[in-house]
Amino acid sequence: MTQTLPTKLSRQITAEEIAAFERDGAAVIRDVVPAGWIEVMRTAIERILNDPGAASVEYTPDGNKGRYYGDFFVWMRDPDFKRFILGSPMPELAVQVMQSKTAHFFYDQLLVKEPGTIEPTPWHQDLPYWPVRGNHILSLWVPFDDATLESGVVQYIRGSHKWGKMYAPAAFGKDTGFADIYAKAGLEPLPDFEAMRDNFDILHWDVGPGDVILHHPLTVHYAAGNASLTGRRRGLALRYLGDDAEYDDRPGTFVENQKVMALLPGFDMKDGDRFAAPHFPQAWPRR
Ligand SMILES: O=C(O)CCC(=O)C(=O)O
Repeated sequence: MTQTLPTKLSRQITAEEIAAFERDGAAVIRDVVPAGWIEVMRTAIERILNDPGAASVEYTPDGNKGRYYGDFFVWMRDPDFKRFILGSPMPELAVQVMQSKTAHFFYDQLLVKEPGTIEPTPWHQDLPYWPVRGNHILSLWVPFDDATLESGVVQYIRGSHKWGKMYAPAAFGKDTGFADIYAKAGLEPLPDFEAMRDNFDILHWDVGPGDVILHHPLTVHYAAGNASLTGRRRGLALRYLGDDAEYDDRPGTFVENQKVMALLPGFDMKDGDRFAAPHFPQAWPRR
């Protein structure tokens, strides 16, 4: 039987939370994912980990400890992911932070680091990977475990969304088929932020189930491996697009990847188009 779960936010996102996000390019919002949703999604995540999708990537090479699993557009094949991205409090949270009347769902990205995983998520900005432009573009990072620096919580360079820079996308793993595509973007290479980390103000929070971390698509961010030997790090990134987001047909974004395109049959967006169903369903107002 399908469980009835809360659809509304239990509280409004505060002006201080929104101001922190706008100032720093990342912010934490505490206690906004109801426990029932956490349970449903933990079960759904296990289904996906046991039956990886066609576009999924195992970033941990054979022979290394742990497992770094990445998957995209999971909502399209799992009904509980679909309920979560459209029918949980997440869309309302997104419109309040974006200060947008509408939200369309762009895509979800499941990023699981099992205990002992050494592979980091490289420093990167999100927007260079995406065929999108506009101001209303928001990522929510939803943890399903306690996440700390030790277990690989995401870290953000404070204020980097205001640098006016767009760096070349970095492939998350070797041989994922993305590196050649991203080379076409012709963007300035990413500096070695890890070597320079002491020069920056790096934001990170210890979070747990119920909390959500927000980030702007130009904020430079990174996550270490999961050095904990017992704690999992299951994270789900949700990307929402608001009123002014439109399709940007520039070269070198992830829609040039065949595995991604296979998930979007009939996709024929043109430069300047608004994102819409069926591939990018309306999340707010709720349908
Ligand atoms: O979960 C991670 O390791 C990275 C998350 C990330 O890069 C994102 O949400 O954009």
